[in-house]
Amino acid sequence: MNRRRFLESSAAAATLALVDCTSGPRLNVYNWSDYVAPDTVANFEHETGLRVRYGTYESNQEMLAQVLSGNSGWDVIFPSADFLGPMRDLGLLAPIQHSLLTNLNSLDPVFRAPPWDPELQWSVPYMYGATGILYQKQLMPAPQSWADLWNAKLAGKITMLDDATEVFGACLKKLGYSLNSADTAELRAAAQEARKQKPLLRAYLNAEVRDQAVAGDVAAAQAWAVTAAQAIAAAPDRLAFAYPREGFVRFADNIAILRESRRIEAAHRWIDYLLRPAVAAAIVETTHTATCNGTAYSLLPESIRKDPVLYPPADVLNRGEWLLPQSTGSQRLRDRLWTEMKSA
Ligand code: N2P
Repeated sequence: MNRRRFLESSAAAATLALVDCTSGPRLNVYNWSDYVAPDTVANFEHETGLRVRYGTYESNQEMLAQVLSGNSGWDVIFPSADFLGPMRDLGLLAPIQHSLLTNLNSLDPVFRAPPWDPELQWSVPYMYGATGILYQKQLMPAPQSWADLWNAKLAGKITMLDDATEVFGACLKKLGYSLNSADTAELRAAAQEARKQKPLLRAYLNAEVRDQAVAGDVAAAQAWAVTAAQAIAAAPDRLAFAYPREGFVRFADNIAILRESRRIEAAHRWIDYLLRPAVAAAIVETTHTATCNGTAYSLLPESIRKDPVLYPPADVLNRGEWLLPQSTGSQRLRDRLWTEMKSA
């Protein structure tokens, strides 16, 4: 975006913000795409009389860039687990007040005390999933390993996520290392793999890969299981998903309140509403996601509860590794290697 367009759109945003402030109680919610049902927001507004400004993002980096100033205008966000600690340390998050939540006990026991926030002081688990390979079933042999995304025969028809942690995660796993590695030599080797792969790629895509896979333009893609499940629901005869044998990223996306929010109570009402089992189950049914809400899960039809992409058996999930926050030094190295690789 050039300077003039940037100024114009900032001016437009400022006008919008001005209008917003003057029109009654509201809540500003910034979430991943495809993480609520079509009527989730409207039902909440109807029930509470609050007006919701609802925006979506496609990556943690995109969300973080918006809220880093502490003056973004958003109240509620949905960071992945590995972003929570760093965001808390930067003073961006407000504590969760359990006394304002009535539905916390509907969370699956695993997510009542998750390793990244055992007392749910800063976050409430929302969706979880893993990263694997979405592919066209006609591919022979079917991709089962990250290395299959380096197959020159598929040049121009492969995509990777537009996400440094994910791409380096796949590269590290391909090399037999932990995807949470902070080792300089391992990270450099991973970046080298990414560089080798780049000429084979059609693009780096996140949620957008869904439509391109359904259209048949992408043969094999690194994709989040939730995005893959949505694509497969649209083209079940043609698309499939593999949990790579070397291991893969496990992620959890959590609800959090920004410290800048002046609508702390309304934010908790929204969180409690999303935790309500019937609301959470309706979201899963329409969006094909994996909920952290155990009670909601038990309300789902068997076709979803047994969906091997969304809810794979434990022996598959156990091959995955939860993403952990990186030290400042290794995050800096990863950022630098990513920027160099993308601009090479
Ligand atoms: C939402 C998919 C987000 C999963 N479209 C990655 N955290």
